[in-house]
Parts: sequence; C-alpha cells; structure tokens
Amino acid sequence: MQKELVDQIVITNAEIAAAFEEMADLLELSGENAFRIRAYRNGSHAIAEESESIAQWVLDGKDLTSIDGIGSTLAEKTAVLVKTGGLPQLEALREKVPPSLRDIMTIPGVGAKKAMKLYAELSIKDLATLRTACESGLVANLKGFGEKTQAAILQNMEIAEKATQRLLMDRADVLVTRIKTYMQSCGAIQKMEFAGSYRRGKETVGDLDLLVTSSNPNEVMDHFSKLPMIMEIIQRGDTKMSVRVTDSFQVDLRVVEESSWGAALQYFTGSKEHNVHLRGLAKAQGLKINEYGVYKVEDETQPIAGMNEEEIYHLLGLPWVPPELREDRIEFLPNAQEWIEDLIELADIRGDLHMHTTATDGENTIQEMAAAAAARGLEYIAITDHSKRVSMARGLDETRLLKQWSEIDQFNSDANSPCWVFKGIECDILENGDLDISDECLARADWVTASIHYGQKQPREQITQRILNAIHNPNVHAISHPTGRLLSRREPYDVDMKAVMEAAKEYNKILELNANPYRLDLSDIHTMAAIKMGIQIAINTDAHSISNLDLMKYGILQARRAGVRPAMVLNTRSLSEMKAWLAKS
Ligand code: DGT
Ligand code: CA
Ligand code: CA
Ligand code: ZN
Repeated sequence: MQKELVDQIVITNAEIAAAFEEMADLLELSGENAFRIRAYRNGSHAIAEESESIAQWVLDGKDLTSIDGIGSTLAEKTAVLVKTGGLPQLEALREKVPPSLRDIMTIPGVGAKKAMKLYAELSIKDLATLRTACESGLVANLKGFGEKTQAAILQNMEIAEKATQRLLMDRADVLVTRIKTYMQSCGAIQKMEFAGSYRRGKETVGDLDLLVTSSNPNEVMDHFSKLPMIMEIIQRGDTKMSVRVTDSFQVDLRVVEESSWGAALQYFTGSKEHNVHLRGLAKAQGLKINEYGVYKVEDETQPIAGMNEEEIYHLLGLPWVPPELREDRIEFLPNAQEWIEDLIELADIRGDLHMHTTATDGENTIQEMAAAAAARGLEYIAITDHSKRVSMARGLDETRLLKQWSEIDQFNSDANSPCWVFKGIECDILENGDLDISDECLARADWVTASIHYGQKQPREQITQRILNAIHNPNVHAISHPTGRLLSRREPYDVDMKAVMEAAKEYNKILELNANPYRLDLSDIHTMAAIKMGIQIAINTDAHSISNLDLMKYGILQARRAGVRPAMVLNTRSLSEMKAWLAKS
C-alpha cells in the first residue's frame, strides 16, 4: 500500500502521546483520581512505543484496544484526535488549569499538589512568577512550604529552566567543534561521532550525544572529565557518563567496542520513533536489534551485524537512511530509496536569492557579497535589501532602490565580475496589506521577495490576507520567511498556511525556506506539505554579512529533513535556467 507523503504525518504517534501526557498532567493538577491519570500515562507510553502509525490504524478502522494500555475510552479519544486534530476534553482542561503549571510541577520537589497550591494561594502560574515569589519570600510563608523548600525550589528551578533550553544548530556546532578538538587528543579513542538530534540535523538540540569506540573506557572518561568547559559531572558509569558544560548544557558520552560501532551509532542517532519502527521490522524478520548489534531471535549470543550502519539497514532489506530522514515520516515508505538517492545536498545550490548590503542593515557591499558568493561556488545572487517601511534598517525608497539597481547593472556589465547579481528587493508587506514599493518600480526588478516585519500580531484572517495580497501581485516572485517564527524567541504569525500554499500553487509563486538557524522558516513540516503540493521553494541565507552566506548548510539540513530533491528548489538552477525562469515569471 502506497501511503501519501504528508497525509501519513497529519498526526504522528508522538503527537498523540504528547496530547495524552498533557491530559494526564492537567488531570493531576485538577486533583483527579489517580486511576484516570494513570490510564492516560499508560496510553501515552503505549502509543509512543508503537511502531505503526496509529493514525493509519484509525483511518483503516482497526481496533486500537488490541494495543496493551489502550482501553475503549482512550481508543475513542485517539480517533477524535486523528480525525479532528484536537480533543475537546483537553481544551476544556486547558481553560481550567493554566498549561504553564506543568513546568512548575516538574521542578524536582514540587509536584502537582504544591503547584496547585502555589496557583491557588499566590496566583503563580509560570516559572517567571514563581521565581519572583521565591525571591521575595512569599513562598516560604505558605503553609507546608517554609524557607528550606523555597530555597530548594529556587535552586532546582535554575536547573529545570536551563535543561529545557534547546540549543540552536549554529550554537551546537560551536560546542561540537570544541569538544571534538579536545577529545581528539585522547589516545585511547578510535572512532568518534556526535549522534542524537545533532546528527539528524534537527532545528534545535536538547543535549549532545557523543559516541566513541575504545577498549579503554576509563581512560576516555578520565579525559572527558577534564574537558575545559565542564561545569558538573552528573553521573559516571562503566561505559557512559553525563556532564554539564557551559550554560548547563548536557553532554552524554558513551564508549563502545569497535564491533558495536554501527549498532550503537544507529541506536543513539535515533530518532526514537525511527528506532521503534526499525525494531518492529527486524522482529517481523525474526531478528532482534539493539545498541550492540543485530541478532537472530533463536541465537542471541552472536551478532550477525553491527560494525557499521550500512550492513544493519541492508540486512533488514532497507537502503541506508541519511540521519536527517530518521523521523519515521517517509524513510520507510516503499519508494524511499528513490528519495534517498536524490536528496538535496549543499553542492546542488547554484545561487542565493535573499541577502542584504551596507545600503540597509548588511555589513558588506554588493561587490563583497558577490565575491564571497563566488568563492563559495555560487553562480548568482540576488541583492534584496529592505524597503523603506523597515526604517530601523534604513530601508530603501524607490529613488535609492533605482540607484542601487543601476550600480548592479554596472557590476554585471563588467566581464570580470565574479558572479551574476540579480536586481532584487525584500519588499515589506505593510500592515494594511499594500506593498511598500510602487508597482511601477517593482516591475523593473529581476526578483521581488515579499515579507512581513510589522503587525505580526494581527488576527489570522488579516495577516493571511496580507500575504495573499502579495502572492496575487504579479510583480512578486516569492514570500520570505513565511511564518515569521524565531526559534526559542518568537511564535509564528497566526497565518493560515494552507491558504498561503494553495495561493502559492495557483499563482506559481515561490516559498522561501530561510536558512538562518533562528528562523528555518518554512519549518520541516511546512516544507514537506509545500513540495507535496508541487510548490517550488527557494533556500536562501538572508545573509547580512559575508560570513552569513555559510548559513546555507542549515537550510539544506532542514530541506533534507523534509525530503526535498534538487528539482523542487528554484536556486538549484543554473544561471541561464534561472534567467529563463525569471523571464517568464
Ligand atoms: P534531543 O537531545 O532532545 O535533541 O533529542 P535526541 O534525539 O538526541 O534524544 P536523546 O538525547 O534523548 O537520545 C539520543 C538517541 O538515543 C535518541 O534519538 C534515540 C536513542 N534513545 C534514547 N532513549 C531511547 C528510548 O527510550 N528508546 C529508544 N528506542 N531509543 C532511545
Ligand atoms: Ca540528544
Ligand atoms: Ca542524550
Ligand atoms: Zn531579509
């Protein structure tokens, strides 16, 4: 049975599990009986561990109560989740109990009862207000709390807060490089790789998972414990160790034998969902797979594979799966091999269609950006400075813009210019839905990308309509950072992306996948949906300096996670193809 690319991920097992986990927490916070709470927790666990798509089960009309831990109530609720994407009971609970209390109840030594009391007596509903209340001594005065508890809460909060912070990919890269360089000086190590979400190229990284081979784990761990940036050793066992480094960030180290390298790398790269699915496939073939190797069920003494990842996947009749695809979304589909072979790579990118110069808030000139792009192997770039509404960045009005374009004409006419520069603009979509630059002027641009910088909190219909207006404008080629999110900093606009994508498809417009590690906007899910609809994307750096041109690699990681192939990306075209495309768009 050929499952559709995106329909299959409408709601993942992990998302259903998370909804039930939240139900359980909120029920606990409302003082519900322990039996009901446990039912949701067990159900959540059972669904998270299930290898097949539960959503598919529901759609196929299969009986969910055959799964251990799922009773008739939860089966019914699961069906509602799959069919509607939501759960009325959960929404009612969220009204009754602030969901942010969940952060408080997970602080070591607090729990649901204390969290409820803090809320009832002091209206404390999130970590920030709890901190203030502790610091001003209010918590110590509460019955059942006292000075000691207050001090413990403050201390544990710090760890809890830091631990929930996920690192952006560029920050993770800095840590990885420093740790790798240091660990390379350890003579007892043969192979070394960072596994986990870092290897999968996820948008953010919760902790780092360092895997090494050595026949002397103790020497490796001694070396690791002297890492210069270490703050605390959380635990040390025979072959594994966890530490906190700068900013309380956790790094897990595991030492394995050479013979288990592939199996351990596969296991600790995850994702958990991918591994659960893989184990299920192995089981169906009479095999057992764990972090040490692959075994025949009838003889678990001797592994039949485990040295490298390839042999493990091949043994199960699968192509080796690039880490970015290991999320149990498309990698197990029957035609996965075809996708895997054609997955986009950095080298496929021939140009970059979003960047700024000293004319607005960039640090380098047109000439410098062009030379740096050429040095990175690009054939063309588009200069897309801000338009005048973005006054903080000294955005361009029509006069300055035309002047910049004649400078670009000059540059391109020079036979020695290192790469072609398209005359572009990042045109602001104003609060009222108009574009910031006149149509007569936009019509003279090679490339117009439109984006929102103001009025980001407008209601859904209004902000969606603004983007639709831009898409309807015949001078606009693309929409940049379509949802406006900033990872760990700002929520996306409340925009109807389905409507935006349908319009982009109808009007043959490009949606940007902005490669900046703070943005990565489109998200992986939106990118998958867009390419499935046949919408072209552009992967751009939005560089504000020469060095920012290197951010392209994060856009590529994100695109690979979405299963993007080169033909789906506008800026994989050669310069002449790009010129031809622009001539008819
Ligand atoms: P993160 O750190 O939150 O960004 O995400 P990951 O994926 O790096 O997760 P982490 O560090 O907890 O674990 C690393 C990998 O180890 C994970 O991707 C798969 C594997 N793993 C860890 N715990 C389990 C588990 O309970 N079951 C399975 N099947 N695999 C696990
Ligand atoms: Ca991790
Ligand atoms: Ca970990
Ligand atoms: Zn920009």
